[in-house]
Amino acid sequence: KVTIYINDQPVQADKGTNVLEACRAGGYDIPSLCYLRDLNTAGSCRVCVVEIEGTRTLQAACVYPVAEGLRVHTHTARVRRARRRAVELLLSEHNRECPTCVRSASCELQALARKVGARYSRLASQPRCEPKIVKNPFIVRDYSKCIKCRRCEAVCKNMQGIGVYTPLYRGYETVIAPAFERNLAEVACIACGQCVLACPTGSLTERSYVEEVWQVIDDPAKHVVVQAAPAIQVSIGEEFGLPVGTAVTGQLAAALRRLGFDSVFSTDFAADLTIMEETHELLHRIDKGGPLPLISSCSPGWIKMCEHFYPEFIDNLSTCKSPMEMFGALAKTYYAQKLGLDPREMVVVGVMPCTAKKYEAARPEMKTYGLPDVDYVLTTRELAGMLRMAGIHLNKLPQEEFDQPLGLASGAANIFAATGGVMEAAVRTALALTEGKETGRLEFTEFRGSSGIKEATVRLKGRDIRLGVAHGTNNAKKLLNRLKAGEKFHFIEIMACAGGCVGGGGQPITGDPAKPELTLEHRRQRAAGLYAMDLGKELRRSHENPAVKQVYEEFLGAPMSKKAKEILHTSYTA
Ligand code: HC0
Repeated sequence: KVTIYINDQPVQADKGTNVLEACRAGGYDIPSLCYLRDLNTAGSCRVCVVEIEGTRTLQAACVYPVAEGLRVHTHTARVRRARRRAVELLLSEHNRECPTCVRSASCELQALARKVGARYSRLASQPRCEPKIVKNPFIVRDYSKCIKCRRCEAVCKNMQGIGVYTPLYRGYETVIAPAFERNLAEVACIACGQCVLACPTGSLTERSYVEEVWQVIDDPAKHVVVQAAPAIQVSIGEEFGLPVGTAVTGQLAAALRRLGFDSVFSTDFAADLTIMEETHELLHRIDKGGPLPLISSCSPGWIKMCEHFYPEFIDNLSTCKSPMEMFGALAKTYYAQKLGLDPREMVVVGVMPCTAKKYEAARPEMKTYGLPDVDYVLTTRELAGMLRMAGIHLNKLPQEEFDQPLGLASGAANIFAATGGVMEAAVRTALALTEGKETGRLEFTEFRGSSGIKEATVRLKGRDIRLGVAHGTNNAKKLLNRLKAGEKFHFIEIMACAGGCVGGGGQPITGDPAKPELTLEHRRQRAAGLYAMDLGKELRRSHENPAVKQVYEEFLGAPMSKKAKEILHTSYTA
């Protein structure tokens, strides 16, 4: 520890930390914008300036290291003026569509303007450019709202290990974009949307399909099926003021019905189905001798990363479509038949915590008998927006059930959205199917929690089976590099986002970007909500789900049958 003096008061600060962290720990809330601890420490926005005795100019607190006896002044007239001017300069070139901007209620620049007392009118306004919008099926960038904080660049490069953004041109002309200002769809972007979560303004947003979904809901000729991902049940409540991680499964079913969807399901049913297919695939590959390790394929960001950066592992990917795609495929075949509908009259909408799911739905591989499995994907935020538009207040709704038969799910399906959940669900079923341990162990806590890479060995079919879990693509890289160096695993789960789907790029924007530990804590709370759902269920193994058994009996035959392969499996090429 060192002693520093903040506004003449002695404060103990950790050695090696910066003045911003020390001030915040000491109770002084210094505003910041570009700073993301451990990720973005360029000190470029100048919003966190302070006066430090003995230095001539104001200093950016986020990059100034503490030292014994350092004397800092946090809100002198000079400091207040400089901060206000820094924010006014940002505002002066910022697109002023604030009232209609998607981030209107959650824009950090707006909040910062209030905090530092900035006013638009003080400086002549010269938006840097006309609204310049670059779209693809998953993420939209509006250059006119970019304030060049470079947080997108930092999370993409330093957190995810991908690095598609870079500053281009100089000075006033600078833009943060992929090289040559290419569209994200044309570069090695994995569509995870972590940059969207990191963006303080409305410069980066998901590609919205809200209007398209309203249109099909309003069309009486369409039967609109909605499936909500496991993560939505523990996160959409945040958009309506509920504590992070509150499970709102029943209210979500009620809300979707009131919005006008014709059939209301959760993706969880198909998560159970995925476990049936993927576990059989694993057992088959173990018997056959490979290709091993089998690597999970339900995170589309991970699939894209594999294709761009690790094509040597394409044959290791599970051929199972993701639960979202399996659900869509089954809806347009089995369920359409049950309802006596032409599948062309059916529209499947997924509500996902993920921007990459939009990309996945648009992939040409994700079709069954010529029709896309999923037609539109909405993020958690978009669904919340639709509910607000319809005046539906989630908290005030009764708890209802999802429709049947595709609305029934085990606890194993609920935990899919937390890192390690797919592995835990698969191990529950694999052990039961091979060792007959129906009443044996259910909880595999070695796969839970926030460690970047988790490992365990289980005994299966008289062999030691080595299992690995990685979340966040940087951790995935570390694990894949170990495989490349010759380490042997049998089964690996990879999720592109830290924490798994609960931390997806389509989730509510919560917390404080300058406090990564808070973001992680929110992801942990959402996961805790899922584990509590699992614990509260009698049905906790996927293969025991009677609705899954029914689908096999009535339609698919058996796991990995010809029909199951036709509908529920796919393949990838580099
Ligand atoms: Fe996930 Fe999924 S658990 S990827 O994280 O497997 O997005 O929530 O819906 O498909 O079920 C996301 C979440 C899903 C799928 C499921 C899987």
